[in-house]
Amino acid sequence: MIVDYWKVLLCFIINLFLNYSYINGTTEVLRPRGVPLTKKSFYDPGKDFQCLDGSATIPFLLVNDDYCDCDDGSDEPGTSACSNGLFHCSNIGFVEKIIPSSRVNDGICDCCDASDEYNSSIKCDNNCLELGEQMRIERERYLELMKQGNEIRQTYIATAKQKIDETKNELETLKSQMNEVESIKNEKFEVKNQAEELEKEALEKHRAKEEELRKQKEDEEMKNREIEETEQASLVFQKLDTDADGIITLDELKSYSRFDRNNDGSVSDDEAKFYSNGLEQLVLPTFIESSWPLVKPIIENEPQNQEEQASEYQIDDTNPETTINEDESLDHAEESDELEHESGRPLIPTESTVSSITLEYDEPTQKLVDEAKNARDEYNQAEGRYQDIQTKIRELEVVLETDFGPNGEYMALKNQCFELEENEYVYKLCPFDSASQRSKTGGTETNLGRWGKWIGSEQNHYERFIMEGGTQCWNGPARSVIVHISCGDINQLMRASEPNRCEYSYEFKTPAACVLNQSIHESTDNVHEHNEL
Ligand code: MAN
Repeated sequence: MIVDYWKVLLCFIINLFLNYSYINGTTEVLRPRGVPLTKKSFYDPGKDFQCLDGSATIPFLLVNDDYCDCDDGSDEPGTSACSNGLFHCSNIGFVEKIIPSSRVNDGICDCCDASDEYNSSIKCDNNCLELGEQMRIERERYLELMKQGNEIRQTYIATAKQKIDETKNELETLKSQMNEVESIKNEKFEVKNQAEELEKEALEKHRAKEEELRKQKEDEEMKNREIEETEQASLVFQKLDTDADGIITLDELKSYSRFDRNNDGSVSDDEAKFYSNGLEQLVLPTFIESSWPLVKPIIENEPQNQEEQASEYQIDDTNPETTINEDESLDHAEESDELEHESGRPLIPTESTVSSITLEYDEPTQKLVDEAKNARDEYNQAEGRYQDIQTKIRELEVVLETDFGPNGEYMALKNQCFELEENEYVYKLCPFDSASQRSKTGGTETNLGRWGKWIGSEQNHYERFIMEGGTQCWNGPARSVIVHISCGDINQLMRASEPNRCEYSYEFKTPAACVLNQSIHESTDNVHEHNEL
């Protein structure tokens, strides 16, 4: 019994030391070491302590006795006895903090009020007031920034409201114009169709006339050629008919050295027969029909130079009659084009030069063509106007459909682009439009994505947006950028990185994000600017 009495007394003394001896001589509310104020009511020295998870109930003296009794470690908030316990530092003057109780008295200062190292090998200073002061200064600076930014944000909101009203009005006006413009377009379409129908008929007639004329010219040309060809053939006939008896014999052909096909120095019977087309003798019509097509190429290939002419053309030096005049031969050669002989066989195949004929329109046709052109122009104009209005309507609708923030404040960033040089690239952001990247050394821009959507958290939907569907990454996803938004006094792209290949991250500051709201006041309240009592 006496032993039990001393045991309880010892426990009490230890407990008193562990529980309450840490108090800094300040006005902090008395409670066991490591317990946050919010949980003070669970630690009533007048009652047994019930583990916070309900796993056990122990005499209050066993709280913070450096022995772990509760499964959740809640009986040892101020010692390192439980591996899962939590130690609360009040950090008066700064921000309260909860650390794993295993860090209590581990020789490392975790709390600025030094409360975690109350029985430690090292001495920690209490610098909460200095830290609190620093934090307050920073917070004030931040609040000042917020205030300034918020003022700009208010102007953004006002401008956006005005812009949205204007957009709505413009949209209505355009929509009402739309019907009128569409009916004009339809009317012009009808007029154009009718005019084109008449134009088509007139042009068909006109083309038929042109075709007829072309045929006439072609026939004429053919006839002329045939005449020329016959004349040329007749001339050659006369030259070859050396005795001028109206008949070309094989001997006469043999006397023309150019008929020496195998170049053996003389024209054989066979060679002569080749050019007579197998006939023993030729009168003019037979010559024209059978022999001329074979002879003509020889005549046309007459050598140009005088000496050659002498040696090649002269059948007999002494007989000037047998010499074919070079000029004559060449003249005729030039003239010889396609000429179809009466028998239907072309003497020398050539092409007609009459490929097409272009006739000027007669007056009525010209009038119909002009009218159709005017109708087309007018229709195109009306159609263009209609398309312009459609495009404009769609643009305005997109503006009205876009989420420019809770009060439209982000509309101020539309039609603006921001750039930042980071590592080897220049990164660009055009909010609500596109994002891109280009090498600092030049070259083309790589599309990193087009406007996607806001993807912020539940608390702040507008803290992030995504630009998506950029250029496909080789063996990877289409490029995309997540843009993290924060408050700044000016619009500025602050950072750009590529945390995963082809997945980029931008940090963007803007006054549009400077919202002076409840959460700021709440977070300010977390600072223990005053003592708890
Ligand atoms: C380019 C750039 C890089 C990207 C690679 C992927 O070099 O767009 O940012 O990582 O392509 O191949």
